[in-house]
Order: sequence, then C-alpha cells, then structure tokens
Amino acid sequence: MNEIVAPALRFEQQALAGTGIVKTERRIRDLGDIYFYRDAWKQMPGDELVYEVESYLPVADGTEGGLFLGITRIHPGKVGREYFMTKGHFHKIRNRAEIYMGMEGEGMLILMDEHRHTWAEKMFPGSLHYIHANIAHRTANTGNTVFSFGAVWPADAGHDYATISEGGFSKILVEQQQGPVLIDRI
Ligand code: PAN
Ligand code: ZN
Repeated sequence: MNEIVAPALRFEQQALAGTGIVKTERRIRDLGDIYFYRDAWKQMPGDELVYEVESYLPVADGTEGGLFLGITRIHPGKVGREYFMTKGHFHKIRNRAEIYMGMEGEGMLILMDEHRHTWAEKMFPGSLHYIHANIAHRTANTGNTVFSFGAVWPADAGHDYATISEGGFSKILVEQQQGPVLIDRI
C-alpha cells in the first residue's frame, strides 16, 4: 500500500486550490456600515469587488482543537480617503488568537482591544502577525496592487461582526500626503 498521498490543497498563484475550498466575496454594497465616508460609499458602484476570502475548513465549524486556513485578497481602492478594508471582527469566543501572514502587496493590520484602544501593524510579503486573544482585527490595502495574506485561526473561534458593525473601530486608516495614517473617528 502506498502511504504517500497528495496534499489536500496547495497554493496556486497566491490562491488556494483543492477540494473543499469555500469562497466568500464582499462587494461595496455589503459594506455600508463599515466605511466612514458614507457619501462617497453611496456614489460607488454596489457590485465593485472589495475583497474575497478562500477558506479551507477541514473540520466542522465549532470543533474544539481544530484549525481553519484562509487567504484574503483585498483589491486596491478607497472609499473617500479610507482604504478598502475588511469588515473586521472580534472572535465570538473572545479568548481565541489567530496568525496572519503577509503574501503579496502592502497593507495594514488594524487592531483594537476591548477598551477601544486601536493601533496597527504594517503587512508585506513575509510579514508575520500574532493576533492575541480578545483583540478585534481588520486589514486594509494601502497599495496600488492586490494585497493578500494568509490566516490561521481556531475552528471554534467564530466571528462577532455585530460589535464592529455597531461601534466601529475607534480609529480609521486614511490616506494622507505622507501615506496611511490612523486618525480618531469623530
Ligand atoms: C480572516 C478574516 C478575513 C476577512 O480570515 O475572516 O480576512 O475579514 P472579515 O471576516 O472581517 O470580513 C480572519 O480573521 N478569520 O478569523
Ligand atoms: Zn479572525
């Protein structure tokens, strides 16, 4: 019997290929509650693609001890002065951490603790990021090309989007002359 088998999945030109990959797309129309510049958002075409995620979910959602893997690709663009970014979330089970790995392009990992203190880390190909438990996380594309990164998170973490959709992050990442800057959201 041959005990050497093919891997379940592989990276193919920065995308995940193989069976059992679940793909999610987020377009401008899906993201009305996260961008600060609402008037600019209203004027954009609703079907413009902002980001997509390919996820490898080898165990059932909620499996204690299991792991999920996802590749997120954020397209270049801005809504007003705010860079295209993900919805962002806390994990539903708050004490679940996550690892992000920069793959292509340039971006920013925006982090916020439960006291609404917000900060950010630069992401680039090869950058590694440990997102501690109890920290909300969101990513933004700060470049002119596709920004992609890998993520690995516990299969029982779950996603709490409501807290961010209602209260946002306390700071937004906007383009200024010197580049991306985190400013207070008023
Ligand atoms: C990532 C994110 C992915 C998309 O895989 O889910 O980047 O961001 P939103 O989920 O905020 O739309 C992750 O953090 N998983 O836990
Ligand atoms: Zn997460």
